[in-house]
Amino acid sequence: MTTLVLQIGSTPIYSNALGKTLRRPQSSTCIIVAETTPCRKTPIVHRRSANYQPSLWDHHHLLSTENKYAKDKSVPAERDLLKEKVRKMLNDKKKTYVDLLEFIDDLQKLGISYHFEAEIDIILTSSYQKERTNVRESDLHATALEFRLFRQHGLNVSEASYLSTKSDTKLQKCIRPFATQQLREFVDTHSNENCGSCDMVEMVVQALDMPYYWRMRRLDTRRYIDVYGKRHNKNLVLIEFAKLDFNIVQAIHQEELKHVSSWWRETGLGKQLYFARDRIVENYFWTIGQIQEPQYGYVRQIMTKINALLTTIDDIYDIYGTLEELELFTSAFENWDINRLDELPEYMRLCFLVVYNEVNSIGCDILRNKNINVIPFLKKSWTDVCKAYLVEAKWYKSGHKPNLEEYMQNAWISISAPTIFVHFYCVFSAQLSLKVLDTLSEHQQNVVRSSASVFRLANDLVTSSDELARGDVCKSIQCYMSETGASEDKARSHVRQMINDLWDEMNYEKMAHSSSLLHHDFMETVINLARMSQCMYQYGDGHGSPEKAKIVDRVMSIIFNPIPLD
Ligand code: 0FV
Ligand code: MN
Ligand code: MN
Ligand code: MN
Ligand code: MN
Repeated sequence: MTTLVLQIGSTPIYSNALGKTLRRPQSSTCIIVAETTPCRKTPIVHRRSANYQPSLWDHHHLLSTENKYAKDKSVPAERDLLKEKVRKMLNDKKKTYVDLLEFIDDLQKLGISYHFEAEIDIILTSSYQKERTNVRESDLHATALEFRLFRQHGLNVSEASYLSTKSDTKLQKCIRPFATQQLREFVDTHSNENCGSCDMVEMVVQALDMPYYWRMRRLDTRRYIDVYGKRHNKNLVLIEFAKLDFNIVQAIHQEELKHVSSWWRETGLGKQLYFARDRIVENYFWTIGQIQEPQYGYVRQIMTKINALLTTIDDIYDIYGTLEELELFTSAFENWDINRLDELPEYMRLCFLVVYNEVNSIGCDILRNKNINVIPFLKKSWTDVCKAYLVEAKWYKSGHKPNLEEYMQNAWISISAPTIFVHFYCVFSAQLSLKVLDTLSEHQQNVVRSSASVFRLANDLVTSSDELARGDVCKSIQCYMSETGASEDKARSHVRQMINDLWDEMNYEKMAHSSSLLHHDFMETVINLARMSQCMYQYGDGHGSPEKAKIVDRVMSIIFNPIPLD
């Protein structure tokens, strides 16, 4: 088992580009750092601090982690043997239709269905096209399972009434609370029994903690492997294959993390911009939430870099920069002219240049491999997010309190998700469509807006108290409070209800996905960001303060701790 040394509570000393030594300020939430500038006439600049703690993860220790699933030469053969056994089971013509559906469901939940995409596609597509007489109308379990599998596969099932969409207000208002109540009672009556229904109880507890459909997939894969492993009637080959595959994929994830962590060190940004969050492991963790399969390593690495740069720039706008500096920074993105680099304040130059180089490097890869110049789209997405950051900085400075609607118009962009998706689309999609790029770039994709809004609201629920304490614009909760006079508790419930409604919107968009031009696989990664934000922010600010938000355990179980094999 590999464990990482956590580096907690140290006070690193950083040097800035001038060789001036800057010390990470140590104090409670809100402090002012006075910085004297060389010019005598310039007044002292007051800068805020978020007092973000250093990274919990030590880079050199990370580089030295060894993983036997990456090194051991017999592992691939062992996996392939199990894989072919599982493939035989999947193709077993003696299986009843319902057994086959359950088998596919297990493959998906165990995180191994990606090995059998072609087979599963044939099975689901052909039974979708048939008159669905296979499943008796009265068999609720089979019907529901079939609908869910079809929908997960991007097949449109309009009768899927268990699926909450805009029109299903009855379902939302009455059935959901009723079902929740029933599940709670089930747990209460069964939780003290040491009985046969134990894994049932465990699954219900998890469903109440976070609905299945809202969960980060990789975390759920990890959990389901445990749940399935405790079943009396488990398929031994299937569970062995799932565990081994999890560990092999984990070893691949670890190697990717080593690369991006080295990249991050080499940029020098963590050292130079000492006030910003140094969160390369967390930034990488987000990308597993968006796409977990091993073949997408390039996507994860690029997206980790984008996340790291967005996190850093967000902190420049929210914490360190003066309004005048931020105006210049925003113009730099708009002008996109490297000849004007020296017009920027010194501390912003390296950061701008790193973004500029990354965007060009991604653009170069895409031009070579997909023959489309995406640089204008990428550049625009950076300009747009910076403009949205600037709007908030101006609102803060002027004391403007937007109402909730005005806030959200800007905040779904300032959470950075639209920028993420433009990049993600370019590196992830096998074929690029200029039309899709246009709609993404012009903020016209409803599913992106909904997912970004979930991200924004989930973030506000856990970060806004600290943000306001150190000095920031009113966030959704406070906007709603000042607009309606509601209490903070009421405002928080309102925001949680908005998140519920946004999930309904996303489900709706998914069912209507043919009209949105988006490939269902891409749409799934868009929705995954909403899932991931609910994972990162479930117990606090897992991104900014991972030490306080139980995120370390999650990172350990997904990226570092292999599953013990029997
Ligand atoms: C959220 O932090 C955050 F880190 C963002 C938006 C940038 C990076 C995105 C990913 C890593 C996916 P914070 O609470 O500071 O964001 P706001 O928008 O509230 O300043
Ligand atoms: Mn498909
Ligand atoms: Mn921020
Ligand atoms: Mn911000
Ligand atoms: Mn925030």
